[in-house]
Amino acid sequence: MKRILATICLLASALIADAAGEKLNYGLTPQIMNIQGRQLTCLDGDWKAIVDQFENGYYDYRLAPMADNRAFFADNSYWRNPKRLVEYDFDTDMSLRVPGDWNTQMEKLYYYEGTIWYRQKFNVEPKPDKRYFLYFGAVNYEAIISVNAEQSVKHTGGYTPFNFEVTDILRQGENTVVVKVDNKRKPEGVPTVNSDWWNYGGITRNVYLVETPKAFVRDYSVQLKKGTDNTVEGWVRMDGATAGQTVTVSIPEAKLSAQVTVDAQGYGSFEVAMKGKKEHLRLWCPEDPKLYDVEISTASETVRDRIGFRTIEARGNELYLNGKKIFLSGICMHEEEPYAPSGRAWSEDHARTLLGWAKELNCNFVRLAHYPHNENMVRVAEEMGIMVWDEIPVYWTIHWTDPDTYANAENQLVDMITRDHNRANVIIWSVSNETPRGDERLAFLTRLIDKAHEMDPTRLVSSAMEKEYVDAQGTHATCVDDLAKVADLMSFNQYIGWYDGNKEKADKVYWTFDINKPVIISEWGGGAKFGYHGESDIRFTEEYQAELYEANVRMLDKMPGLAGSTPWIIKDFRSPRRQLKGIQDDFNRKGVISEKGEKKQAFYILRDWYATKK
Ligand code: GCB
Repeated sequence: MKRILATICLLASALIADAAGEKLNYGLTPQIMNIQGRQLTCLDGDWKAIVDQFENGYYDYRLAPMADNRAFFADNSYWRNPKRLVEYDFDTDMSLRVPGDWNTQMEKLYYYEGTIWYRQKFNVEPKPDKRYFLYFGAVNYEAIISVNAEQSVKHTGGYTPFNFEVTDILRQGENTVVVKVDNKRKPEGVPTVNSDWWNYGGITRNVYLVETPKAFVRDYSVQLKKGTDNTVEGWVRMDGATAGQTVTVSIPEAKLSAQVTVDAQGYGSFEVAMKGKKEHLRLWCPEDPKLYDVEISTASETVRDRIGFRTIEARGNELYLNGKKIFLSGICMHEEEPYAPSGRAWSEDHARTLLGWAKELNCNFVRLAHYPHNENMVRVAEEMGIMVWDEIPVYWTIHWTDPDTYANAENQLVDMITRDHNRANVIIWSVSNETPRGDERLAFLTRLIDKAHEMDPTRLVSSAMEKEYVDAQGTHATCVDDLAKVADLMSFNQYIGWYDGNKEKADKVYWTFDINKPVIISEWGGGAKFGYHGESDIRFTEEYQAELYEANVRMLDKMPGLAGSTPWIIKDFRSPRRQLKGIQDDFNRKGVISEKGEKKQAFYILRDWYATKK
């Protein structure tokens, strides 16, 4: 009896520990790669929603997590159980659109940071020979999810996809998924409490029910073998397979086909070369963003993807794509809709508009700041011939010595690389932005860089660092950061003419670098309100911003080792730090395009500069 009681207590305390949110993630299954290549039922649309500022559905009146962890998950709507006191009802409450942030859907939620419960019902006829997963493209920031009140899983981190298996809990007919979404900022979080972008809450990307065979191809890598132009190498990872199962990877257009036999872990690798001596692959590059149809097949499924092949490397302070020297004519972007209501971007259309503007600017590169953007952004960019810098939200003042903060950052890095490692256009993984120098930070970021290199030895790993003056007059500038020794690039932000002096200063500054690595100015620029005109020495006029751009371009053209630039930023974006009424109105105005799609004078300066780099 005692033993039974002890076991019950243990189980209860485990549940409470989980419910208390001590773990970053639980109940998830490894990420399924290439979600669009799968058998999907889309669960997007209007979801019922309940605002729960005090987390009443989760904690009791002593602020203890409810032991059965089932309050709102069970969906005991009053109407179905009128004898029991239940003080919420999804059916009579509001609806929110998924995908979508809540802040721009309802005026009363504009500044809201806290918990909102979401509920969706869906119909399915599960087949006995299949497995089922729920996939979320992203939920900001923390999601605790239950399906049919049976199971609870948790994911932390607002910008990466996750999935979990529901095979055993799906019912024939109607099923219910309930999600507790909490976007409260936390000091130990990644990002932490302080940032310069809107903390959009909600289920911000697509939600899918995924159907797979019992044994399925969960992940794969298909890449050009280094030093060749006719050989493809890679691996496949099956889920639920037994040793000896075979997978065929084929690229019909290139007449390539490889048989892979997986081991007990479901893993197998391959290498295959084109037959004819003179045959070679058409390599992916901005001028010719060639993608090949690739099929990964087993006896029970075929996963289709479109994959490009290329090499990227740093040699001294130069960058080479497919062995040819390149300059990265880039621009930074937030994942924000191109037009009103300026909420989180998520669709292919949003990506086409934002990246279309980058193309108009003569860009061949974008920095997707400051967190992993949705997969459409990366895939549409790949199709359009735009290279990508992918980043995780290790931003400003992170808790460097907290092991959970590190684990959180590493999870996000791993999830980002897992999702995007087959994208030819992704050339740089970035582990942080403008973090303050110091030993603890260096150790934290070095670990992340090592992790990225270990997972992916084929790409460059970097960070957006900061500039420094080395003379008393503030004219001799450089970047002094030990992180640059560990990273593959010397990439840093500088705001000469905006936070650092007036625009004329750019003509007085000269640069030298001790480390021989490609230099990328990962941010530069200044603000302007579209349509605000005046003397060019008046801040926030289009004229000031345009001349700041001209002066910076003159300076950058003299910078030794400059291999790329991504000015801040393509479009005005919402930030609670930007309170100047009549000018900012909650928008960071450093865009070269306004939030209504209007092009400022600086747009044309940048476009013309990049035309000279072609
Ligand atoms: C920065 C940050 C970026 C800000 C920008 C600004 O250095 O990296 O997130 O939005 O400056 O506008 O101040």
